[in-house]
Amino acid sequence: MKKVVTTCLSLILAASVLAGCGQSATTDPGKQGDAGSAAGGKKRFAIIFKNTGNPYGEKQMEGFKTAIEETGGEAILKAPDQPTAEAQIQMIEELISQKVDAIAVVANDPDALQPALKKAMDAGIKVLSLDSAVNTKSRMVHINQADPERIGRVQIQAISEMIGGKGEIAVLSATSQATNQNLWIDWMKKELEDPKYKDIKLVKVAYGDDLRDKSVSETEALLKSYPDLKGIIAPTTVGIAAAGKVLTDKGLKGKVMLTGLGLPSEMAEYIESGVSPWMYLWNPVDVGYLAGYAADALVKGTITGKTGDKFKAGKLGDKEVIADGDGTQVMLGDPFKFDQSNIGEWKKVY
Ligand code: RAM
Repeated sequence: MKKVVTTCLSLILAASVLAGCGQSATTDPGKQGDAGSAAGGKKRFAIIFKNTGNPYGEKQMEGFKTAIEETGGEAILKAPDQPTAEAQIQMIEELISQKVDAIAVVANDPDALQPALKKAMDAGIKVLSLDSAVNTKSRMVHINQADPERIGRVQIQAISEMIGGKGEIAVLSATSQATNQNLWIDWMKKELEDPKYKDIKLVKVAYGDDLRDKSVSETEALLKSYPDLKGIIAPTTVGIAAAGKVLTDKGLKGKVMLTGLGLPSEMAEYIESGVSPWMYLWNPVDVGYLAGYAADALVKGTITGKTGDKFKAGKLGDKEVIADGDGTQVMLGDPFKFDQSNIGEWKKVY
């Protein structure tokens, strides 16, 4: 309990966007039960992140809230304590009874949320995913941070360069069910099929569940089980920061290289020290912001989520819905490379 309270407090202090742990940011409880847009005439837009305690998630929710307020709506920010589908399903059910106008979810599982999200859509609620997708039947559109193929391949190219094209590597991921990480890891494996990586061996994919302590212990376990390990790829901001700390504490800088997807504010010290020579990410605030504008366009009926739909996304300008398999998505941009030359600047931004 103490830990949960601490997590809540640090979340509130860090982002000032959550009104309570796993709770809505709507401070007036009287508004919770109101039907749809009846609450003060404002439409209500909910976002559910994977779990609490992740500064990346706080940034994403912050961007969502900004967009919703710019469009005249009211944002409800939620995240369960644990990154499970069950906890998200419970939150979706609550939001359906509260008759919100839209639900944007960063999914802890591609398929498990389908019955709940289907129920939401049947009740007229606009549903979208962002960052980590639900399957195409469970959403109207997905907001994608960047091309998954590029995100996956670039991380293998990076670690290969860092370890001189030779040796054992491991992946430290988030949860085993996370749609986004699993997709990126699939692309990493495809990139590894290129004969130029014949001397690189992926020995293990470990799961830190986007929980700091578990990510630390999983990194330690990797180092113990694979004493010849040359590199770690952590395609999660929680995982890469935990790995950066472990490698630093154990004096493994230059011996085990680290790359992946990191939040500049959390990774600056490890980029500056050289524990992680470089890494990638996108602007998490913008991912949330774009989802906010897409949700607003769905609610206003400007878009239905079909290929070719166009809408204005505030400071991000004109955006278009494009195909994603048998579903659709909106793309934010390209992954960005952070290294010693630019980390000092970016660590102040997000
Ligand atoms: C973590 C989360 C998030 C992912 C980033 C890169 O914060 O898993 O979903 O997009 O890492």
